[in-house]
Order: sequence, then structure tokens, then C-alpha cells
Amino acid sequence: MEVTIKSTKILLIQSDITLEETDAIVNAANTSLRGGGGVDGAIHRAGGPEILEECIAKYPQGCKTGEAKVTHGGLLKAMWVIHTPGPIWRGGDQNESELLKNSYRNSFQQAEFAGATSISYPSISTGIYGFPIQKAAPIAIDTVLDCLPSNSIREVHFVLFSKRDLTIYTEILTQVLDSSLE
Ligand code: AR6
Repeated sequence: MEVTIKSTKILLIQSDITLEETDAIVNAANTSLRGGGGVDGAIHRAGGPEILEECIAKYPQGCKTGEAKVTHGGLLKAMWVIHTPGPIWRGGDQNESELLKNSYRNSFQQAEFAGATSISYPSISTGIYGFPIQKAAPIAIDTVLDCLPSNSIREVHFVLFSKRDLTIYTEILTQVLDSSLE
């Protein structure tokens, strides 16, 4: 699915985020910023050791949940990786939604500061961290749409790993667009 909102193209795609050619890709990291499994593991494997070296040198304290830190993309096509630890799902009453919103917004802002014109997001927190995707998808879409119009970002990709996740995102974006027309 592809729509243009406030001069920024929004794309929902099923793919591997390490293949993205956007200026920036977002990494669903953990607070240590020292790598991990899931999309984090895939990004560090594809990008090579430079990404971890830069994380260690620039961010000795790691990164707080919901904040975002930038490194170069190493061997990736993307010039920058924006690392953000999303919240671990603990049932929904531990501020998880607000923290997830922060991850999307702070990643967007860091990409803008870096000068990116395009950014790709994975579905943050909905894998190992257990955030239900039905609850996470509207937060992801609403938060990014609230960042528009952007001075620099002209394209946003939501990169979903499974067909099921792509279907959920497509339903949510369609609902958001329908409700904005009412
Ligand atoms: N491209 C796009 N999406 C992917 C890829 C990929 N290559 N690989 C996995 N996904 P997760 P989290 C999807 O677990 O829930 C790590 O160990 C996956 O199917 O990667 O935020 C970190 O170091 C799911 O939909 O991230 C943290 O410790 C989504 O990406 C922890 O996992 C997010 O799943 C973070 O957990």
C-alpha cells in the first residue's frame, strides 16, 4: 500500500529491512545497544562490525527505552541506523504505549537531524518484546503521521516481516485514512 500524506510518501511493504535503500533504517534495539536477536541481529550481521564499534564508542551508556541514537550504516545501503529500544510488553499498564510512541517519534526526529530524506521502520517491540501488533500498529502509524509535515523526510517505509503483519498495518492505515475523511 502506498499513500502520500502532507508531501511524504508512506509505503507499507513486506520485506527484510536490511535490504532497504532509504537514507535511514530504524533498529528495534535493546537498551545496551550491543546487538541482540531479531531485527537487531539481522542489522548488525548485514551492516558488519562497524555499527557495533560505533555504538560502543559513542554510546557507552547505551540508550534509554523510547529514546533513539544514530550510527552510520556500515555495509548497509542505508547511510544511517537509528537505534531505539522499544518497551517490553508487561501487560499494558506500564506506560508501554507512551514509550512505543516515543520510539517512533524520537527515531523520526533523529533521522531529520541527520539529514535523512527517507526512513524505514520495522514493527518495533512486536517480536521478542511481545507488544501485541494490533495495539502497536495504530501507535506506529498515528505517531509517524503526527510528525508530518517534515522538513526533510519525503518517504517513510513500514517494513513488515510477515504477510500477517502487513495485513494488520494495511487495515489500520486504511482506517486512519477513512476516519480523516469523515
Ligand atoms: N526485517 C524486518 N523485520 C524483521 C526482521 C528483518 N530482518 N527480523 C525480524 N523482524 P524483534 P523487538 C521483525 O524481536 O520485539 C532483540 O534481541 C519481527 O518479525 O526484532 O523490539 C533486541 O536486541 C517483528 O515483527 O524486536 C532486543 O533485545 C519485529 O521485527 C529485542 O530483540 C520486531 O521484532 C527487541 O525486541
